[in-house]
Amino acid sequence: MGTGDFDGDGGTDLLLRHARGTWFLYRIRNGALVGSSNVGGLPEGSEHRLVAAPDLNGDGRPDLVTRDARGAWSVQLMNGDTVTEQRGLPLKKSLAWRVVDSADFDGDQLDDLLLRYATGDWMIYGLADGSQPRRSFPVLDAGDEWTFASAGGYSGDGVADIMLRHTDLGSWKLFTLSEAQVVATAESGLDADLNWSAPARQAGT
Ligand SMILES: [Ca+2]
Ligand SMILES: [Ca+2]
Ligand SMILES: [Ca+2]
Repeated sequence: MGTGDFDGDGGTDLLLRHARGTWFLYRIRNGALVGSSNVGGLPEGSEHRLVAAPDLNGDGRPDLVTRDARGAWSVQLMNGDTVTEQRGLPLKKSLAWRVVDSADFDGDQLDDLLLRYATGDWMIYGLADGSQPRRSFPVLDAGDEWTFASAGGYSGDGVADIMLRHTDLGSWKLFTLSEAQVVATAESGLDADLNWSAPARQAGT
């Protein structure tokens, strides 16, 4: 499932896939279903997974990042319920790399992918034109005892920052980013009580 304002009417829409492999966009406005349509051009095999719905071309609407069973990456640029462009991404096929979140981590107004390797390493993948990756690796000095909490504009400069949480202690650490580089790291003063949780934004599953 993917969520986002695909048709640009201000209401969040749902992108769902039927077991047969076809994709449908359900357009919702003011809490009510106002229409649904078949989305052609998306990979239909059950081995394809939607892993993120970032805005990759800066039109304010979500696009799609999908992977096949072997881990190969594809991007689908969307205009409403229509795929306007599809291409592969030159990212490592290893399924040990997974998308953690998407946000604009370098300030070019286009969403980027925050990836994490199974051993805990982090990478930001800039998707400005989808052709040449702009890697920052390792972007976060935080081992596998740290888990992703949220990405957001904590420093107010228009570039998304990254909040992590210690899995055992419950403490929080904020990585302030500028142009996809960490410019400051700070223990957050947030309560370390593990009863507090930060539900991560679910861009896709
Ligand atoms: Ca909408
Ligand atoms: Ca877009
Ligand atoms: Ca960006």
